[in-house]
Amino acid sequence: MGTPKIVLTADRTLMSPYRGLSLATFFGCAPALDPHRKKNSFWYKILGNQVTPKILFDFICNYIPHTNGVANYAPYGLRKLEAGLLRDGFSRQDVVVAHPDHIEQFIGPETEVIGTYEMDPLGMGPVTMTFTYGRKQISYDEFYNTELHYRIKAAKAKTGSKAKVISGASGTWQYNYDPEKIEEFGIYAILEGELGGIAPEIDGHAGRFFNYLINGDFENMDPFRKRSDFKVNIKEFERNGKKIHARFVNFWARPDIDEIPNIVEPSMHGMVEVMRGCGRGCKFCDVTLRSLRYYPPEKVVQEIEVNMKKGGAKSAWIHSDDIFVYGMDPRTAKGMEPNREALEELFTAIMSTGVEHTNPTHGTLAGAIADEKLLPNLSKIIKASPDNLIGVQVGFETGSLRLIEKYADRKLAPYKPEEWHWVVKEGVKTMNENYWIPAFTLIMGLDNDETPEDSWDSIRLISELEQEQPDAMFTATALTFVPIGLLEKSDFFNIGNEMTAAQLGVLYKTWQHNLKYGIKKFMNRTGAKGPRRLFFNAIARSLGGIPLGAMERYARRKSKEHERVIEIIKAKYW
Ligand code: B12
Ligand code: SF4
Repeated sequence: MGTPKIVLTADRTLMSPYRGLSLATFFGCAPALDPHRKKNSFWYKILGNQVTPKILFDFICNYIPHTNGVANYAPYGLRKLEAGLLRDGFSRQDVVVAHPDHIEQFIGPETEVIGTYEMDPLGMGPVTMTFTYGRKQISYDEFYNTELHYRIKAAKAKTGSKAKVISGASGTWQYNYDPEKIEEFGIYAILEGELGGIAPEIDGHAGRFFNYLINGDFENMDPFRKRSDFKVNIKEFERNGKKIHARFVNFWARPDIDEIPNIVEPSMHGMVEVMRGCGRGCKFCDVTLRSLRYYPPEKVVQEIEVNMKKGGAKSAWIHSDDIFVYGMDPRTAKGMEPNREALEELFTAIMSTGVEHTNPTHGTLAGAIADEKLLPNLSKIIKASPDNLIGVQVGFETGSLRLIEKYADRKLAPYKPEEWHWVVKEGVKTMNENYWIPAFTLIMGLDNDETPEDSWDSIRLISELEQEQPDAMFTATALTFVPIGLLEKSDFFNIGNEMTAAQLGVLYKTWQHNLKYGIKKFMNRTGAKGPRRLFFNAIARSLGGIPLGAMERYARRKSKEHERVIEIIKAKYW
C-alpha cells in the first residue's frame, strides 16, 4: 500500500477484543509498573517492577487481526474520522487505519499526518486512577500509548518523515496535566474541546481539519479566525522551572445527524452509536455536554450491517450514554419519561439485522423503571433470557442523598433525590427480573466533597441490597473522582494520599461484593461462552481475593481508624 498521506491508529489497549470478555476491556487501566517498588521487597524479587504481570496482560489483551498491517477493527470514533475523510475528498489510498503493531510500514516521506485516537493516554481516567493509586504506578494504557508514540517517532526518524502527529479523542485533556509528554512524544498538536474534557465532534469537518493540518494552517495562532472554526491555542506551561509551549487546537461543533457519516469499516466490539449526548446533566460528567441527538433506526441498521458483513459481527454494542433517553423530546418529557415506542422500534430494527446478541452500553436506573412495560418489552425484543443476560453500565455514583441531590439530581428524574435508595433497589430488581445485569460505578471523593457519612451511606446501601435481594445480580466498582464535565476546575481526588477510612471502606465493600456475589455467583453466566468462560472464571475466582488482602494490609499500615472500618464492614455489612 505504500505510505498514505494520512495514517490513523490507536494504542494496543484500544485495539484488542480482550478475548470477547466485556469486563476485560477495562484491563488497560490496570497497573503495569511500580517505579517506586523497593528492590529488596518480596515482589521485586518475583516480578521486578511489574505489578500486573505483563505476560498475563499481553495474553488477555490480544491484538485485533490485520490485513497486511491494516487494522481489521478500530475504535468507533476513529472509524467516524476515517469515514469523514473519505466523504470529504480523500481517497482510500490516502487514508489508512493502521494496526499499532505494524505502524512502521505506513510511515514514510509521503506521510503528511499521523492521527492517534486516545482515550486515556496518560492513565488519568477514573478507573485507571483508582487502580494506580492516583498515577503512583504506570497503567497499561499509559505504557502502551507511550510505546506507540515512541514507535511513531522512531519510524519518522528512520524514514525522514516530517508527518505531523495529532492526538485526538476524549482523553487528550490529560496532556494539560503532564505537558512534558507532548514534547517527549513529538506531538505536533492536540485537538481538544472547549469545555469539560469531552472531545469535539469532528464528523462534519474531518476533511477541513486535515487539510488545515497538511497545509500548515495551524502553525500560528490566528486571532482573526472565526469562533466557529478551529482555533490554535499555543499554551504555555511551567514545569520544574522550565517553560513548555504546546499547540492545542480548540474546536466545538454540534453536527446534525446527516453530517455524521456512517462508518465504512468495522468498529471494535461491533459498537455503533444510537445517540449523542445524554441530557441528564450530571455535573461530574462530560458526555452530557454533547447535545442530544438520536440516530434513526435505519442509520443504526446500516452501521450494524457494516460490522456484520465486513467484520463478521454476531452481536452489537449499542452506544448510548443513557439508552432510556433515546427518542425523548426534552421539551415535552419534563420528567424524562422514556419514549417506549421509539425504543421498541429501535431494538426491533437492531434485531432485524440478525445479530444474536445486543446490549446497550449505558443506562440509568430511573429510566429503567419509569415505565413498567419498558424493560419487559425490550427484553422480549432482544431475546434476553437466563442464557442471554444483558450487561449494562449504570451510574450508582453514591448512596448519599445529599451528594446525589447536589451533583446528579436529574439522573433520578422522574423521581426525587430522597427516593434514590428506593430507585436503586427497585431498579436492580426490575433489571434482574428482565435478565439485565447492571455493572455499577461509584465515585469516590466526588468533587472532594464526600464526608465519611456519605461513604457509609454507600456501604450501607450496597449491603441492604445484598440483604434484601440475596440473589441480586450486579457488580459495583468504586472509581476516583476526576475533574471533567462541569467540575473541570476542581481538583483530582488524591486517592493515594487522601483516602479516608470510610472511603477505603467503600472500595473494600465493592470488591467484596464483586467477589462474593459477582465472581462466585453469576459471572460464569455472562460474557463469551464455552471453555474460555470457564477458564477466565477460574482465574477471577483465584485472583479475586488478592485486592481484599491488599486493602486489609493497607488499612493496617495506614491507621487504627482504617483498620476499624474494615472490621465494622466484616462484622456488620459482609
Ligand atoms: C466505547 C467506550 C469505551 C470502550 C472502548 C472500546 C474501543 N476500543 O473503542 C472501553 C470499554 C474499552 C472504554 C474504556 C475506557 N474508557 Co471509555 N468510553 C467509551 C464510550 C462509551 C464511547 C466512545 C465512542 O465511541 N464515542 C462516540 C465517538 C463518535 O466519539 P469519540 O470517540 O469522541 O470520537 C469523535 C472525536 O473524538 C473525533 N476523534 C476520534 N478519534 C480521533 C482521532 C484524531 C486524530 C482526531 C483529530 C479526532 C478524533 O472524531 C470522532 C467523531 O466526532 C465513551 C462515552 C462517549 N459518549 O463517548 C466512553 C469514554 C470515552 N471513556 C472514558 C474513559 C475515562 C475510559 C477509561 C479510562 C475507563 C474509565 N472510565 O476510567 C478506559 C480507557 C481505555 C483505554 N484503553 O484507553 C471517558 C472519557 C472521559 C474523558 N473525557 O476523559 C468517556 C467519555 C466516558 C465518560 N464520560 O466517563 N471506553
Ligand atoms: S446519566 Fe450518565 S451520561 Fe447522563 S449525564 Fe449522568 S453520568 Fe453523564
